[in-house]
Amino acid sequence: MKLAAAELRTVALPLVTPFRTSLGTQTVRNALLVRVLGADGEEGWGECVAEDEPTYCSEYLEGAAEVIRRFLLPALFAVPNLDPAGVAPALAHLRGHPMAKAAVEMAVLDAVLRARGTSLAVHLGGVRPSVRVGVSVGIAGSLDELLDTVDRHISAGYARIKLKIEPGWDLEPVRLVRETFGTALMLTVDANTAYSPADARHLAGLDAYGLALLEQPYDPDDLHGHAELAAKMDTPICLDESITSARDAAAAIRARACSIINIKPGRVGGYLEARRIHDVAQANGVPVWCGGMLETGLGRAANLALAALPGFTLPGDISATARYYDSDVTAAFELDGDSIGVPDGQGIGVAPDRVALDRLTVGSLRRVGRPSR
Ligand code: OSB
Ligand code: MG
Repeated sequence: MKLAAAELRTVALPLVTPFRTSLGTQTVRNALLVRVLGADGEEGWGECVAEDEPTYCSEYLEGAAEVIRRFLLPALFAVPNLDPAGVAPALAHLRGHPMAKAAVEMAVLDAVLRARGTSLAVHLGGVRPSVRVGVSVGIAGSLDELLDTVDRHISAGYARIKLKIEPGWDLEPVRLVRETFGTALMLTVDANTAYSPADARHLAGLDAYGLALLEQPYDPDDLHGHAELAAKMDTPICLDESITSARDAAAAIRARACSIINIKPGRVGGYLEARRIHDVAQANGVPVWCGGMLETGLGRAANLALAALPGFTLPGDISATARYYDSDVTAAFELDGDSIGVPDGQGIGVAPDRVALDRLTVGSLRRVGRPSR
């Protein structure tokens, strides 16, 4: 397609409950949405998963909006025949900003696949009509509150519970959840880099609780530290923040720094790089699962398509809409047993509801036109 125009808007979605991690507490998801329009009437939507502050990674929402408007879209306007696979190469001379790049690649994928009449799931190589999903449970105000929350999610049908942990909120909540809900519960923990190698012995205490994985205990750069911890612990180490490309994934696997990978398209620069990480992991017998960034229905639709690939053998952080928001920009996703159906419509398979979109839009709506010459 020939890119003719684009639009950036920020929507504000209040979370149904505050989400606390070792990185901070969120009460509202401000999400940056990208709409692209092709010269032949194509239309597509992308979502940038950068958060308000650069705490999970170095990107943040307003910075990503500026990078998209000022650098990424102008580079794409210059491409005469824009194909989804051509987006990353056309942006490769611009360093970093994977979440910003992933958002425009998603919008182009949506627009081009819609025009071709193909779904993202089919385009990526999905093999499942629905995917098993879990829920990521924030750090609670008390142990009673945690048990209530976990109980509610298990009753709803979720296939796996992930507990956010940090120093001071780790062994005890994990022990209590395991004791209360039994050994059949698939349970994992995510530290979001809150520990250091000095905590290795303490973390090894988690081995007593039969966790399916321990996600990102150390700094993103510390592959060696993760490899040492993996050698000490029975619990499989899973990397999230550390893995930003297929090359990183190969290096982490070779270094034995992880035996499981959390794949988030935003973190790695897009759905096509996400698929390459899946391929590298699969070739090495490393299971992967789809992470989440509290996406709106647009990003979760695309994540469901990715999670339909054969190597996504663990439940993803792709929960039903009601777990995040009372109102979203798309129709709500609902649990069916322990799974959510993979959208099979063209492109990402969902589109924003214009009324909800306008109601949730905050701040500026910026239109970026193709420079005429
Ligand atoms: O580390 O997986 C993470 C949300 C924001 C930033 C980082 C993470 C998360 C989650 C939420 O765990 C998962 C979801 O979207 O359900
Ligand atoms: Mg994580």
